Amino acid sequence: MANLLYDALFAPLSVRDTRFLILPDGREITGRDFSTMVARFAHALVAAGVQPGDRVAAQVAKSPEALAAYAATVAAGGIFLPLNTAYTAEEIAYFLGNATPRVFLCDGKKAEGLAPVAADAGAALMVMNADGSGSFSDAAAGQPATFAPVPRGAEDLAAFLYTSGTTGRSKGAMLTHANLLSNAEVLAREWRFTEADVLLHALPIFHTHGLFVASNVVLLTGGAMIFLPGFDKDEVIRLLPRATSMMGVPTFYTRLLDDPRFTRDLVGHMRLFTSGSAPLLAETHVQFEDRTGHRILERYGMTETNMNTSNPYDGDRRAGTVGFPLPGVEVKITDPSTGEALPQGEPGMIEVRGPNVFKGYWQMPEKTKEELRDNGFFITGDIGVIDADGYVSIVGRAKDLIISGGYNVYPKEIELVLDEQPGVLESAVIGVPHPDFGEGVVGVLVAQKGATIDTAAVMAGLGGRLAKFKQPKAIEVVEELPRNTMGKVQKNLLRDRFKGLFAG
Ligand code: MLC
Ligand code: AMP
Repeated sequence: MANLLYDALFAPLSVRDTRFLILPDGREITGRDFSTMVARFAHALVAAGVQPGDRVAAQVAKSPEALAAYAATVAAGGIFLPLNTAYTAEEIAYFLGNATPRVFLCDGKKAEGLAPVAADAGAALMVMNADGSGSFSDAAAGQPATFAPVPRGAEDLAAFLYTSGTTGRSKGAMLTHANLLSNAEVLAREWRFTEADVLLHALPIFHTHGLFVASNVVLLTGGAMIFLPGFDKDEVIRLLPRATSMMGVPTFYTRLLDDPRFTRDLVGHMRLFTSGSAPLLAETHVQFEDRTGHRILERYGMTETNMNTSNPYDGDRRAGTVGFPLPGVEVKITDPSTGEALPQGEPGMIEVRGPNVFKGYWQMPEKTKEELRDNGFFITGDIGVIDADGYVSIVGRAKDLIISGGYNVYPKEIELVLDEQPGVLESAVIGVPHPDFGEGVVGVLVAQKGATIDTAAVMAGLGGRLAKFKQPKAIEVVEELPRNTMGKVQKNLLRDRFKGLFAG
């Protein structure tokens, strides 16, 4: 038996002497060199005890080595679990405790703090620094330059990505080889990727967008990536002339539009810009076209499903819509209370089914049952509508979720920590329009009787507990939270009251 994902994405690199990764300092890594690194890493994982089905977790900076760790885990038959570099030790402890990885790769600067966390979860901690150095590459150095991939089929798991819930803790979405490969195949075809493409890759590689949508599509089609450690506007502007395509979250595009160097001339040669992970304002779409002549291609997806819909490559890319269901993906709009399909044109719950849809949440059968129907449809929590031409638009969210700069923030998780802070009786966390991040997180607090809230002390209390991007950008203290007759906090009223907080 073959290894489905490895054979399609990584095996072709072993005979490729052309560049695969282009680094910002001008260095280029050929497919063959990358493949050798993957083989050595795979041997190192096996030597560390990784067996088929074991998890390999990584909280490491974006680098060629980090991407190779993903490939090596797939080659070794393992399940790759990438983690946001912003997560605190407390957050990491949860993920490791839940996923019980065999190996945990982390940056040397964090190793001391994370060693007890890894030990508690029974994981072997190995260091991978931003420059690729550390105990992991040391362990790989003497290993053979080829590796026979462990056989893995369509239904075997290739990755866990954690996604938070409206209540409770994060859930590990289990993604199979077939989930990832089918989506990469569809996107590569729909977006016309070829080996001539050079993708400017500025997304993080610990989420679906950067790891699967961007990297897998290029890997599948034999192109190259300019691999930036993160989104740095100056670097993007410097390197765009060498690229053919770019994928981004809306914040990338609003930041570029804010810069006078981002001109029609700079990007005249580009083939494609795509956007997703958060809503692209129609005005950004229009402004982008006015400035560059390009129409951004917006698509819609999520951790559990990979990509579901996309605007057309040829044809009308409509601002404010996320386009059509991808080939092989069924999208239906249902009544959120009954699950019955609604007539075309009526807004309701977006449900999706297809080879892209995950296998469920790791060791959480009840949560899986709540969101993944027996008939295979996944209840996305997004409210959408399909127009007469078949374009899907997302018009709201049934889930209490904030999307800030493409990162998901679940209010409940922040509220639980805010409620523990001195002087705080209760809290509500909302998202309001933010010029840079799309939505900005706001903590609305009510003081305990007779207490005064020291907002600086509250913010200090969040540091070390919650990743920086989850922490409120503003704290507001109110007399009481508005509630409906059922006692539920009316967040819409709070959002309305504070909607101008970041305007400016
Ligand atoms: C960083 N900060 C954020 C933030 N990113 N705060 C809120 N929201 C964010 N997204 C914090 C920093 O810690 C810093 O804190 C301050 O805000 C300003 O930082 P910055 O230097 O301006 O941020 P930067 O490093 O430039 O990062 C912004 C960004 C990044 C937009 C480039 O967040 C990013 O790469 N986002 C992409 C997320 C993504 O890939 N999502 C895909 C999910 S997959 P301070 O106070 O220390 O200054 C998915 C499925 C799908 O959703 O459909 O794709
Ligand atoms: P995540 O759980 O990080 O994968 O985030 C998935 C969520 O991001 C979806 O459920 C949507 O709410 C949102 N999302 C992704 N793409 C888009 C888009 N193009 N427009 C609006 N929301 C989007």
